[in-house]
Amino acid sequence: MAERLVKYSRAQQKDVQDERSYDAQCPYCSMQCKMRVIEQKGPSRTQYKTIALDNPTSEGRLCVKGIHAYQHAVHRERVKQPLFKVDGQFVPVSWEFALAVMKEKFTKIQEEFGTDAVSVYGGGSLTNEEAYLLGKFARVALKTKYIDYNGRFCMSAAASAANQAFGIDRGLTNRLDEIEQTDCIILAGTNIAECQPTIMPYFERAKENGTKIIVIDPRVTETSKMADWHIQLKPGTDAALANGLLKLIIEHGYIDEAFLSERTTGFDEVMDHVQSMEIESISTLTDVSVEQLEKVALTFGKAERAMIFTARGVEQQTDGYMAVRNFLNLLLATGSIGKLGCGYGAITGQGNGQGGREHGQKADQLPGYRSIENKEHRQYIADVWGVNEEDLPRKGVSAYEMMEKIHEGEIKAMFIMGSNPIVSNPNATYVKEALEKLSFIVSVDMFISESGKLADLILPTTSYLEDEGTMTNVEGRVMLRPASKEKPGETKHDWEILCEVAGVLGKEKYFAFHSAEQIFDELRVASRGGIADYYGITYERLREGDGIFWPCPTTNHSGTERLFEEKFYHQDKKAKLMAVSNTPAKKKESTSLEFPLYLTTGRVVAHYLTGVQTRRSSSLAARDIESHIQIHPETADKYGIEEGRLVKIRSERGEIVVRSRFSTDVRFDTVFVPFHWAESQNINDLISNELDPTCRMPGFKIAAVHITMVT
Ligand SMILES: Nc1nc2c(c(=O)[nH]1)N[C@H]1C(S)=C(S)[C@@H](COP(=O)(O)OP(=O)(O)OC[C@H]3O[C@@H](n4cnc5c(=O)[nH]c(N)nc54)[C@H](O)[C@@H]3O)O[C@H]1N2
Ligand SMILES: Nc1nc2c(c(=O)[nH]1)N[C@H]1C(S)=C(S)[C@@H](COP(=O)(O)OP(=O)(O)OC[C@H]3O[C@@H](n4cnc5c(=O)[nH]c(N)nc54)[C@H](O)[C@@H]3O)O[C@H]1N2
Ligand code: SF4
Ligand SMILES: [Mo]
Repeated sequence: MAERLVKYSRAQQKDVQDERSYDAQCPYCSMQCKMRVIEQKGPSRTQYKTIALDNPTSEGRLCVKGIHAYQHAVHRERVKQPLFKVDGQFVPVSWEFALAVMKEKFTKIQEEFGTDAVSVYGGGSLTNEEAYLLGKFARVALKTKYIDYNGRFCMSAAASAANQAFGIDRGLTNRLDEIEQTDCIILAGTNIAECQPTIMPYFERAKENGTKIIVIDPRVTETSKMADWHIQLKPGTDAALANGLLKLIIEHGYIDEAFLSERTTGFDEVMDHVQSMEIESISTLTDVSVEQLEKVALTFGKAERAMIFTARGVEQQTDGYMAVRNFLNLLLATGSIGKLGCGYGAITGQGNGQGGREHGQKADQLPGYRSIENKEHRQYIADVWGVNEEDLPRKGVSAYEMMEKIHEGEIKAMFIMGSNPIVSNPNATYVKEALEKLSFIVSVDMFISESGKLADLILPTTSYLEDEGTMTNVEGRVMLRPASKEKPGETKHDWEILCEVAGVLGKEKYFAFHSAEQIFDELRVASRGGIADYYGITYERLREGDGIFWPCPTTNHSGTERLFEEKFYHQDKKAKLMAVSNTPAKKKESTSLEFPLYLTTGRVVAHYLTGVQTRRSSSLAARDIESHIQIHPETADKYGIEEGRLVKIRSERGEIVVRSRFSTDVRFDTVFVPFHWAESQNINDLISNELDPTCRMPGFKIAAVHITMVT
C-alpha cells in the first residue's frame, strides 16, 4: 500500500503556519509498523496526524495504537528534566547534579555492600544499541551480575524451548508472507487480532487460499473468530492438549519418518510416552472432547504444509517451557519445518522483544546470544570490550528473583531503564515492598510511572519520534528506526544517558560513543560468530533496503529469511524432541471451594502493557478508561454479580476491584482481566510467585480466585 494522502479542510489549511513530518516506527508491538507523523503548527494550536508508510512486514497498515501513539510522545506529562526526590517530592535538577548523585550513591553502596548490590533492570522497548549498551553498562561500568529485563515475563519460555529444540531462538522461522502458502495453521494462546492487528491480513489471505486455521484459547477472541476449529480448552492445559494431538497423529500414521530419522533425535522416547497415555484422560484434563481432538489432529496431520504459532497464553505458565516444547514436538514429528510454508512462530511481544533478548540484557547472557558462563564466549566479549575476562561478572538471577534478592538484602539499589516492574511483575505487592526497601532507585523513562514514583531520581529519556536506532521485528528482520524530531527539553537518549553515567563512574573510555550507529558497529563485532550474528548488517545497508534477517554473518550476505532448510543449530545439526508430561511436577494452582474460578490475564487492543503510555493517550483511554473483568453471564448470575458493577476479585495473594463486563466469549469456569491498569486495579497483586523451573517465567495466565460484587 502506498503512502496515504492527508487531506485538510480549507479552515485547517489556513490555520497551519508550519508543517513538519517525522518518519518513525510504532513504539508498541513487534510488528514495528512504519509511519509518518505530521505536525502542523498554527497560531492557536498544534495538531498531529499519522499516516502509514509501506514496508514488507506491515504492508502500509497501522492499528489504532499506532495511529494515536504520538499522543503520549507530545503529552504534557513527559518528564523533560531530571527529577530528584527531596522530602518525598520530585524537584527538577540539572544533569550535572543528577550525575553527581548517581556517582556518589552507586560508589558508596558498592563500597559498603559489594558491586552486586547495584542492580539493573531493562526492557524490550529499548533499541538494539541500547539493549546492548545496558548489558555492557551493567558488566563493565557497574560490574554487577544483577541484570535482567522485562522480556523474562514475555519471551523466556518460547526462547528457551526454541534454543533447546532447534539450537537457536528467532521468533519466526519464516517470512510472514509464507503464512499464505501453508495448508494448516495452529494459533495457540495468541490473540493476534488485538495484539499484532496489522498481521491479520496474512492469515486472512491464507484463509482465502483454503488454509485451515485452528485456534487454541479458553476465550472466544477476535482471532478465534476466523478459526475453522476453536479449541476452548481449560486454562493451563496446553502441554496435555499437544500430547493428545501427538498421540492421534502417530496413531493415524501422519508422522514424517524420513525427516525424523535424518534431522531429529528423541522421537522414540516421545512416541513411547504418548502411546502410554489415554486419550480420554487427556480429554478430561483439557476439557476438550475426543471428537474435537480427532478433528484437529486429522486436519493438522493431513496438511502437506503446516505452521504453529504460540504466544503468551501457552508460555506464561509455570510449565510454559514444556508446553512450547510439546508444540515443537508436533511440528517436528510431522516434518513441518525448514521448508516453504512450514515453520514455527513465537509471536514476539514488544517492539524490540526479539533484539532485546539477543544482546546481553539477560542475567546469563552476553551479546550475540552468547553465554556468560562459557569461557570462550566470555573471552571473546572481554576482548571486544577491552577488559579482562576474569573481571566480567558471572550470571545473575531472573527479573522476579531480583525482587527476592532485595528482600534478602543482597540488592540495595536499582537502575531501571524501560520498565514498570511494580505493575508487570507477579505478586506485585511483594514487588512494591521490595522497591520500597531499596536505598536508591533510578528510573529512566519518559514519564513518572508507578515504579518511577518510588524512585529517588528520574532521568528523562526520548521517545520513538526522537531516538534513532535499530529494532528487530516479529519476523527477525532488523530495521532502522529513523528519528527526526528534536529532543524535548533536557531529555537525552537512553544510550547517551548510559554513556554519561558510565563516564562519572570512571569508565568513559569504554563508552565513548557519539551516535547510535557507532554503538551498532561495536554490537556487530560483539555478535560476530555468535548465534545471533549481526556482523553483516550495517546502517548503510539498512538505509538502502527493507531490513535484513539475522543471522547475517558477512556484509555481502543477504540475511537468512527461512531457518533450518539444511541444518538445525545444535552441534549434530539435528533438532531435539522431548517427552513432555501432561501436568508439571509442581502442580499449578487449581480452583477450590474458597477460590472457585480460574483467572487468566492479558491484553485489550487499545492499551499497551502497564499502560504508562496508552493511558496518557486521550483517544486510546477513551476506548477503555478502566480495567474490567470479563465474565460469563451465567457465572455472574451464580455469584450474584450484575453487569457494569464493581467486583472484588480475591486470590490467595491479594484483592483488587474492577468493573464487570458480561460476555459469552469466556468459559463458565474462567474470568479474564487485562493488566494495563495499576494500583487498585493491578491484577498482578493476585498472581503467584511460582516460576517455571527452566526459564523462570511466572504463571501470569492462571490463578484461582473468588469474586463478589461490591455493593
Ligand atoms: N494491544 C496490545 N497489543 C500488544 C501488547 C499489549 O499490551 N496490548 N503487548 C505486546 C506484548 S509485549 C506481548 S507479549 C504480546 C502478547 O500477545 P498475546 O500472547 O497474544 O496476548 P495475551 O492477551 O496476553 O494472551 C493471548 C491469549 O491467551 C489466552 N490464554 C489464556 N490462558 C491460556 C491458556 O492456558 N492456554 C491458551 N492456549 N491460551 C490461553 C488468552 O485468553 C488470550 O486471548 O502482545 C503485544 N501486543
Ligand atoms: N498479569 C500479567 N502481567 C504481565 C503480562 C501478562 O500478560 N499478564 N505480560 C508480561 C509481558 S509479556 C511484558 S512484555 C511485561 C511488560 O512489563 P513492563 O516492562 O513493566 O511494561 P511497560 O509498560 O512497557 O513499561 C515500560 C516503561 O518504560 C517506559 N518506556 C517505553 N519506551 C521506553 C524507552 O525507549 N526507553 C525508556 N527508558 N523507557 C521507555 C514506559 O513509559 C513505561 O513506563 O509485562 C508482563 N506482565
Ligand atoms: S501496535 Fe503494533 S500493529 Fe499497531 S501500529 Fe503499532 S506496531 Fe503496528
Ligand atoms: Mo511481552
